[in-house]
Amino acid sequence: MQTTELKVTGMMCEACVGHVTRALQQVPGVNQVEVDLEAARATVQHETAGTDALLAAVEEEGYEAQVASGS
Ligand SMILES: [Cu+2]
Repeated sequence: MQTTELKVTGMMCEACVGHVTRALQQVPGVNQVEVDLEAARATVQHETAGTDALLAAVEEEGYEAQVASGS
């Protein structure tokens, strides 16, 4: 299990949090997702999911994502 923190740009409200959370949860290999609106962060616990897949899932929802920490 790994934890990856993403910086997510463009979230304005709880609906955005829901979009980002759902998008990340749908990536195969993701176990748990927590999204913090004020901090503009998503904390993802995952096993097989690659970081690229996490970033792509967020970007497909129309937000920008960068890896903040983790591996
Ligand atoms: Cu919103």
